[in-house]
Amino acid sequence: MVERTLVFIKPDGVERGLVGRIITRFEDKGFRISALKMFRMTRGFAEEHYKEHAGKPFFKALIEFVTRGPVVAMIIEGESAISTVRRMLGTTNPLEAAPGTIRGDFAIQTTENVIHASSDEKAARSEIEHFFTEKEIDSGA
Ligand code: FUP
Repeated sequence: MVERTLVFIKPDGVERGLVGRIITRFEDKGFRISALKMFRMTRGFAEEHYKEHAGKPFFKALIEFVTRGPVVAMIIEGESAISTVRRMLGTTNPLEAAPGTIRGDFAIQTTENVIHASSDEKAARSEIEHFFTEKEIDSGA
């Protein structure tokens, strides 16, 4: 099934100049980018995105980190995009992420782990709506 998923390259990935190489991986795989933008999240925007983690010990540091500079957000579209893009990212802890995955190749710590992607269909739907308006999404037609 053709799916859409929400991805953003986190401030560490942007600062380190990894944007081009990461986007290339998704394009090389055969996925289509149907929306793309760079912006700096406000605290409120970030807290809404990570609301399921509110109250956890790492929450404050996570919000500080993700708002410290711009992110590059995109919608990636294609066959089984949600689970496939997650596999391309590797595990949340980059030390356990397999070589060949984005986190496996580019990160060593869990908070600054370069990239986010929606975890499932429900998250993809609500995250796409949170990050992009209808007008910002290319229908492909
Ligand atoms: P993921 O879906 O892989 O992004 O991981 P989670 O939703 O479990 O976590 C969201 C973000 O919280 C991670 F990308 C990094 C951060 N995090 C920490 O900083 N410390 C932790 O112990 C767990 C997650």
